[in-house]
Amino acid sequence: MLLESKRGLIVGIANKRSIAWGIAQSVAREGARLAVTYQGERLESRVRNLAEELTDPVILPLDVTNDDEMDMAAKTIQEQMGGLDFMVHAVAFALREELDGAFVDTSREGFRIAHDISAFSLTALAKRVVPLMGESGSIITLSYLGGERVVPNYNVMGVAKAALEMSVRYLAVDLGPKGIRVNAISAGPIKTLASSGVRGISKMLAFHRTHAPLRRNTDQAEVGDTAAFLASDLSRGITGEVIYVDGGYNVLGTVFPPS
Ligand code: 0WE
Repeated sequence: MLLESKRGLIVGIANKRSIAWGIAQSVAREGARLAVTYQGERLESRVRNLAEELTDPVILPLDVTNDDEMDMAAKTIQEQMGGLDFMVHAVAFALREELDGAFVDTSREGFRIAHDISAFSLTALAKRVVPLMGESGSIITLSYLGGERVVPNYNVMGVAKAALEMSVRYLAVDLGPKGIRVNAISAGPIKTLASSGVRGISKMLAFHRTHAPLRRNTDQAEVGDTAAFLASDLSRGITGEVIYVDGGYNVLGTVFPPS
């Protein structure tokens, strides 16, 4: 098993379709022991039910806008797991009204919230898990192509993902000397709770399925398996990188004639 004797923290599980849950299943299959978090009491029972599939999980409340909760989560992980070998950050949020219409109409509060939850939270969490990681570790976050190219309606989330991907590079340089690697997985569009509320997502999924080099949609399990690789020593030479798990969609320069 790839992750035998490794301990991981997974932030961002909302339900069984969450990318974070796909990652939890992959890394647990490879032998990792996990701490999983839930955002608010509304999601607690769902995360607790999912965590029944895991061996000896640590289950914690964590709202990434709450510094005290982040401090408490790090403290509890240190006490109950004795340290940490990897962390997965799979958290994003923008106000619903920001993901429709023109980017030029982004509000100051909408910009702030998207960047606080979707980008700054990686650095805030990294600061707190670094002391738990000893002389090596792996930090993994989730991005999307809309952070480097314009995708209709992704709007302020795209700007926040650009900030997230650049945070990965700065963190990689800061933490590399401590043996801690920091990477992002840029996943193709996947049907999850976060994406199901998005106007036009079904058409985007259909376009991806018919045009991506692999001619299918991305799923949580293949993102999970790439995260297991990034959490493991197999990826020991990789840091500051964005790895695409999108069926090859990102290499396309224009719409190809159907074949
Ligand atoms: O990063 C994401 C989802 C981000 C997201 C989604 C929502 C919907 C409900 C963040 N905040 C919210 N807030 C809500 O109230 N993706 C990569 C999925 C996604 O979202 C899009 C996409 C794709 C793909 C939004 C517009 C266009 C395409």
